[in-house]
Amino acid sequence: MKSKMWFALLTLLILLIGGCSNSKTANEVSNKSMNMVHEGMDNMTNGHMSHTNPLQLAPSTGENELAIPPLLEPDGENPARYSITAQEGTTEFYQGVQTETYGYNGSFLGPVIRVQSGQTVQFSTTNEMSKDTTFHWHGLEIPGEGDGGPHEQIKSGQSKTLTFNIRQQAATLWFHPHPEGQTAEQVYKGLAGLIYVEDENSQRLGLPNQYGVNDFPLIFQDRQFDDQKQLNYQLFKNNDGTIGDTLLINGTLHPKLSVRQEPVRLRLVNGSNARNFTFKLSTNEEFQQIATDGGFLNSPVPLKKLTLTPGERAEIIIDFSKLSTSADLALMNEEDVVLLPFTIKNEQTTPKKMQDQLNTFSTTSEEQQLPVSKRIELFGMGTMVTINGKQFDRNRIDFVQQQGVTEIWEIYNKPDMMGGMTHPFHLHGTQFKIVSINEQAPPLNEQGWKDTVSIEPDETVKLAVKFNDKGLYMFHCHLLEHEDNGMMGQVKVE
Ligand SMILES: [Cu+2]
Repeated sequence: MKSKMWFALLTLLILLIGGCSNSKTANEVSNKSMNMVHEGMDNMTNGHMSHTNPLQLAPSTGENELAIPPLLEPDGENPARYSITAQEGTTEFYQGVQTETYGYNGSFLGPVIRVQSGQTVQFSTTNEMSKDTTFHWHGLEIPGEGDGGPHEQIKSGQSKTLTFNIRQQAATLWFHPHPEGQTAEQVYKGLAGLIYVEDENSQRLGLPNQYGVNDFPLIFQDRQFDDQKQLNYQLFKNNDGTIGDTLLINGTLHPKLSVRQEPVRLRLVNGSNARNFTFKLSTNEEFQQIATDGGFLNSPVPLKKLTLTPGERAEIIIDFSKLSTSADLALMNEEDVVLLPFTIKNEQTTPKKMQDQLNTFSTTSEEQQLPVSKRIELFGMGTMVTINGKQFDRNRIDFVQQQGVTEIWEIYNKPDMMGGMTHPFHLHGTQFKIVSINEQAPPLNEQGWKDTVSIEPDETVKLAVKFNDKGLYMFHCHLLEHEDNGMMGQVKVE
């Protein structure tokens, strides 16, 4: 154990001496250590490290049309009943090759569960896999006993039914497993699906809302396939974040997306274990962000680039109405890798007029002035990650909070001697407001409901947190290997 740690420290020190000392993002640090593991010491022979990122994503060739997850239709109205089954299967990512995968109601990923605010819903969950799992509803306001944290293990062959009310506003949420120490592998092999909450507001805003036509989910995941084209998690596992060179969007390898000449809504989900994505257009033109994790922004925010860390979502609008069919446009990442090329069809539409005001989100002066009552310090790397110096213990309650009472949580990402890593901090069972980042107001596109916030080394983020339900909820780093390594705590809401 100790020698492993010293090897990791030594490796990173060599890397830093090598002149690549920018430890801003998790990707960079973990990619560097992956480089050492997978490429050995070859890069050191000429005296310095290569500055290229060895695990850059391969660009999409655009040879496959993007898969659109099926919409899961409810059975009945009151309650609206949905059946979700976790299962094992095989998926053909590469022609003629069956890759062993997990999925919900299918072999890889899952359906979109579309619910209405105000509705009573019933989720019937079944585990048909050989391993135990849980069903966690990321971003959903739900009583703690239905939240699907590590305590709510569903054993192989078992089922569980939850009935609850949808009371939050329109948002793009997602669901995935959360078994203690096993989350990263189960997500890596394909367990993730989406939840769309719709409400009266979302219907009247004039936003593109034809599912799979001008309103598309995009689940971004990077993977590494072994030489048998299998998702061999244990082979590629990295305790500071498992990164892959192969991009899947909605499970599609080398995707392209065909759109009409109209405004198109993309619901971006960073569903990867550890990779951060900074999205931009190949033309470097502006797009509009309209929603954060848990709801609409007050008005569209024009952006040229947008970063999502694991667990975060954003909705954006790209206007294709004035582009010709020969226009060369793609979604790229910050390294100029083409993630998703667009094909523009010769088809005009008469889009509805989009409203200027989308929401009435605000941080109140009371929330601005409340003293900090919960303090969290994120620290460490690899298997040594901690929250307030401790690792997860399912029998320890870290915090208690009263239902319906707003408290200020202060999260500090404490750097280490190597600089530290960015941690995406996620809180279950509620949506919070970012009050400040290093005592400054958050950027415009983060002034909306959030459930996951990216915190850089030496950064302090204050959150206004209120739980509308009772029960036990997790808070943790959403870099999935950090979560599995114990970077997680529990708050009990009474
Ligand atoms: Cu972390």
